[in-house]
Amino acid sequence: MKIEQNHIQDTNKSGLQSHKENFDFLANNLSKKGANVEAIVSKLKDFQVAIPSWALGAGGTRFGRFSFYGEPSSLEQKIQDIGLIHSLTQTAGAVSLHIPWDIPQDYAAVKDLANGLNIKFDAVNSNTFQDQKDAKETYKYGSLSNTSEAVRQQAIQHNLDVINIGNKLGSKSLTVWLADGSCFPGQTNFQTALQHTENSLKDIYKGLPDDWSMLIEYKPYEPNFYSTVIQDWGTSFMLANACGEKAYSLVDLGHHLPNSNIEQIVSVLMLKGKLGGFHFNDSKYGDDDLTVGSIKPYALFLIFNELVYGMQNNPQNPDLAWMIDASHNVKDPLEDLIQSLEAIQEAYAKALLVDQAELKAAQLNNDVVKCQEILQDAYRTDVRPLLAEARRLAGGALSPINAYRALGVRDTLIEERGKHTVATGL
Ligand SMILES: [Mn+2]
Repeated sequence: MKIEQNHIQDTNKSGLQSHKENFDFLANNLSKKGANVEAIVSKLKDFQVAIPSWALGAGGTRFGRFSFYGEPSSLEQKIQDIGLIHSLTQTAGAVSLHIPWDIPQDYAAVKDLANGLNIKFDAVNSNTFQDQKDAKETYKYGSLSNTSEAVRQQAIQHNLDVINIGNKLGSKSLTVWLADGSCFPGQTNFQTALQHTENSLKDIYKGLPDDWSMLIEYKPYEPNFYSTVIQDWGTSFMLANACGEKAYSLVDLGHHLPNSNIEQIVSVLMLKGKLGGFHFNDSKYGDDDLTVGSIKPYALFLIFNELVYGMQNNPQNPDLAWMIDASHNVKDPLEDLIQSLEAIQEAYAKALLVDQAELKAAQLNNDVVKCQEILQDAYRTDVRPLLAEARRLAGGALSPINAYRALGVRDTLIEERGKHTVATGL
């Protein structure tokens, strides 16, 4: 299935007049406050978030997995699905591949397909948290940190293979997330495990093309429940520094202990020029992988406020690799992704409304009340007409969810692919 421009324009027709009224009203109010509405809409239009290749099927837990039907059963179909949500949202212009779940069979064909849908290949993700069929060594007790040199070598080689695959597609970064750690006190030597990990990462780094970056993701617990080798941003930052200037930390919203001040982490990493990527999701308890913005939208706004500040004030920090890293256990994955993209754009738009000069002045005066007023005034603004306008200008849908349903996308996919298809990966 492919969504044509005229289909989107048809679905936009009924809402166009009221969108125009809402947008004009908001734009007028914001302009009076000194906001540059045109510049904000233009930034929203340019903001693209990668969709991981494992997010197009229904996710699951270790207790069960329930298909949403019509799932993509090949990499090509996954890219087609991203094309569907990109055509509606104009925000999902990239795919992040997971290797070995999504190794292309025909590189030229996969590249052509993605090009035709305006989808770029963002960071490639390696996987040393599972044993692959016919693998010689097992990752049961870790990969890059393993006490066995043969296991470490296999894991290093896998990462080099992933770089090679990504290079053929035009990717420019490798994301490394390790499940390595221990489940019981005394099981591993913390220092040895960290040293092995650092040495292994340095070996991978040596194989990185000049124009590539390596993104080191951290997570406090799970699948190991006593210790994780790369448990927090400090460890990730330390390892990135040890590897070199092309290595960066990657922050995943869900990879923090409850109440961690993620906006401060983001801010410190950007000051040091070491924030390379960001994974979006939301959570109530741990790494729940819920829809972005569904639980703590204000926290997301505060994070975006720091990201926007960093993008404007930290030229030492590179452009970030943005990706949604969520799981869809009970929703249509494509609808869930559309909701996530909307929540990301909303938080971004609100952060762009913060008057940075006014905030700085209030901070210099130690006017704490004023500081809070500035942030909350931006947060409380209903920015949805700005998002809709950015989408409209880019050829997307005024309301992507409504358009998705009006166009009967899921039913068509089930018709085309059958009910009981299963996406590779989770
Ligand atoms: Mn992640």
